[in-house]
Amino acid sequence: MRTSRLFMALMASLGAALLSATPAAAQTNMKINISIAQNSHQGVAIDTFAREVEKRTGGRYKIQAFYSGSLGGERESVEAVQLGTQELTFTSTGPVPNFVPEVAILDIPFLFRDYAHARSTLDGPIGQDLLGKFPSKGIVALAWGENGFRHMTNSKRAVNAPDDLKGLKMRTMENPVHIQAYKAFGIIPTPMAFPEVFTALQQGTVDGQENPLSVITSAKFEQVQKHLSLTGHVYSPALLLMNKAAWDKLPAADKQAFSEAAKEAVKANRARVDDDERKAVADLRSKGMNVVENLDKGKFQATLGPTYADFGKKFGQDNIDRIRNYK
Ligand code: EAX
Repeated sequence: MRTSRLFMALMASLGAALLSATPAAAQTNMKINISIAQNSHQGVAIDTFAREVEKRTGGRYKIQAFYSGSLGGERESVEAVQLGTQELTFTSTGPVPNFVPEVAILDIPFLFRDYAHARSTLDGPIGQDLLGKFPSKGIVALAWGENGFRHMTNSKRAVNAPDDLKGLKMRTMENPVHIQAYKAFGIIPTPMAFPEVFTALQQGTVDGQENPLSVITSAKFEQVQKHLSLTGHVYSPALLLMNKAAWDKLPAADKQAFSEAAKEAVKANRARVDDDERKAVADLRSKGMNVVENLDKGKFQATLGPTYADFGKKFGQDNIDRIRNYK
């Protein structure tokens, strides 16, 4: 009797000691952000990523999502991921050449024929090879995502041909290839971070801007822009980026969970782009936009002769042709 009571007491205190020594399963918090609204092809991407990481790691990682540039624009966000003050970001490639110059080749106008061409190139060896350029810059690129083919909007006039662009002041991304090419189109490029664009359009600081239909609709640019021309002048890739030190800390199984979550994020992202592409023109027209649909893209391309020659020298004509001809 005595022994068993002593035994029970010992077990009880041992149990209590064990309980207090076993912490609740540790949770790691990470941040991810986008510069545009949650209700968008990019919002779907980071929400899916957060959900899939949590699901695949039993909730050991909590990915907190921030939208509408509340943590900063895309250049600031890539910088934060590189420095490690923020673990993750989903961004267009707009500012990325300032960190990984090789990626700029993808920003050449009229490089990709259509969505299928762009997606298969990025998912194939060319895209995967480019992802390999990030780690030496302190960043791990988990996957290519999609922003979409960019089209021009402005508040001044319908754009039917390159001549109509002459003298239009247009906000561009902070992207050296775009800025160089858009000058050749005849516009006056004004690079600016995305969170400032709506106000700049509203106040007339710039006449126009260019973005994929997914961005134009989610940002409600129809409220401040009258004319949309489906120029499709350049494909805008996106990337899911992670701070390399944060990635290196992950055990192998968690790395796999993050990679799989990134794949799911891209699937959701592209599906939403497809959906936006089907609906956006009718939607924007119904909200009062004047949409020019069937432009002669060859005319826009023709303004880029010397610019293309320069890109050929800069990036290697072989490399450009390899992307152009990728099947
Ligand atoms: O990534 O800055 C831009 O125009 C981007 O296309 C937009 O923020 C979405």
